[in-house]
Amino acid sequence: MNLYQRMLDAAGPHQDAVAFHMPDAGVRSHAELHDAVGRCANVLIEAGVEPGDRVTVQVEKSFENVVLYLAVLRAGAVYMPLNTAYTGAELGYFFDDAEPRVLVCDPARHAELEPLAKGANVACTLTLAGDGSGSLTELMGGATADAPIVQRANADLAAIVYTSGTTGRSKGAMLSHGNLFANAATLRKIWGWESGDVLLHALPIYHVHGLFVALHCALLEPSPVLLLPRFDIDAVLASLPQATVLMGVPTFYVRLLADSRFDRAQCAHMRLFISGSAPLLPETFAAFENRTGKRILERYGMTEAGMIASNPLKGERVAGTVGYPLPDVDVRLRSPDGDTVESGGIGVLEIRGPNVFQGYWRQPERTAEEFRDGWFITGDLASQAADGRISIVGRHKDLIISGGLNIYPREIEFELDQLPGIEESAVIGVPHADFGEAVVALVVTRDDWPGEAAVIAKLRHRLAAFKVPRTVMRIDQLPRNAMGKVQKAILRKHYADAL
Ligand code: MLC
Ligand code: AMP
Repeated sequence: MNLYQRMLDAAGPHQDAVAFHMPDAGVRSHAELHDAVGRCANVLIEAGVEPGDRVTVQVEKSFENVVLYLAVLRAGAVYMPLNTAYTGAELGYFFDDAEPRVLVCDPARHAELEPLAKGANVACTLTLAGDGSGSLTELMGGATADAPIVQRANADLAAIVYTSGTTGRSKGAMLSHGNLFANAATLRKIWGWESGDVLLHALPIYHVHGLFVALHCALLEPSPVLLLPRFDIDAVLASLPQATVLMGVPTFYVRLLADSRFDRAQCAHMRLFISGSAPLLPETFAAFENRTGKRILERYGMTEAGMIASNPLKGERVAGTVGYPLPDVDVRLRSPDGDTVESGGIGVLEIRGPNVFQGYWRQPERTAEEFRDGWFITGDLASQAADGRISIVGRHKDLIISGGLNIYPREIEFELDQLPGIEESAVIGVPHADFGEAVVALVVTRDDWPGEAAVIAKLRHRLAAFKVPRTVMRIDQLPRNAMGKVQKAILRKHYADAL
């Protein structure tokens, strides 16, 4: 069944109830939400979108953005969200690779992105709202709400979410209607989703955490969503007393704790604080319990599979662990070569289940490389206790997670190595109080290198700001092992206090 149909069914008897509450932009009922979705789907169909077509979206978070996501599902098309921080230089690749039928962007970037999209044969570029002239929202005003809900099978694609790779360019993870529904249904069950819940939503909706995990749990109940444009500490503090569930990356909890206004009384009404996308430090878990009396529920997931493991709702939530595999997810640990890992040992986590994606868009070889005998290789290093509880202890993949956003060092090294005066580079993640990890670049230079400030300025033109190194430091040579591979572990240790 089309995932959207399930949301529509859930809303059935609750047409007048609040679906979304935007503190600065009013309230929308389920009736208003689904009327808008029907109109939006008709505008997309009118623009030539057919089932299976990709609709790529780079817009600031808003209610209209949620409507657009649901309209793409309704039309049987494939939603392809892109981080709003991506530069034009980064976006061209996604357009070429996914060959979307339609691009939806913000008015401020329309002039920049339309030619890029045209160059990639994107048939139509629309703005979501604003500037009056032919925006999607304006077109919706003249459309009817009766768009068909296109029949979809479990394996039909609902979304492609790009995730970077350790080698080569980003890969589009293909997620089906069946993948998304299976995961949402399980999460709703294990997190005890209930009719009085109110979700405080402060995550971006261009990644699986904010888009699927958070929105699907709420829309399938249905529960009201307090939709904030971003994590703004004042807005979050003001909204907490009306909410029951918050989903966030660890930085959310670090920032709440850093604010003296955040206290026990303020979250007395909260049922559940969930953390994921990056490791939650045991110190943060302990400080949070100390301040609020609540134990954060940490869970673990990734783009290719949605959620994989979770601490229990009832039962012990143990700091530094991600809990148990979800009921319908199988896990096993293997050495990088595929050998079985002894009980209690550390290995690469491999998974199997209805949540596991359909492969990488148009990359069958890379898909095959990331599966072993039908198990998906997560690239995360884990250990598992005798009772099944999982701890993520590291990453086999060269990846930095900063404030819950993934950054692939290879991509930054590639840009650095193109710059005049730089012979070679190594990019590492070092501990950072707010973001968990932050990016540091080490460069071997010639005498004519332009200096740190100029290098950073150049990178800013090429890369989304969150990927740009906080500092670029010169080094005489990169430490290498006998195979010639840069020993990043040595660099990470040596530069641990760099920030
Ligand atoms: C913003 N900046 C970051 C950053 N976010 N730098 C490093 N890491 C980040 N995560 C930079 C900006 O480029 C800018 O730089 C400066 O910091 C301030 O920007 P901002 O927009 O004001 O930042 P802020 O709103 O404070 O955002 C921080 C944040 C946000 C942590 C609230 O990044 C966030 O919401 N992260 C969540 C990401 C997420 O949803 N991840 C889930 C992925 S799914 P400058 O230089 O321009 O000033 C996944 C699977 C799973 O991983 O398991 O869930
Ligand atoms: P993404 O590619 O953005 O989907 O990021 C997924 C990666 O985030 C996983 O492979 C893990 O490395 C990491 N991750 C997600 N949740 C957790 C967690 N609770 N603890 C540690 N790492 C996590």
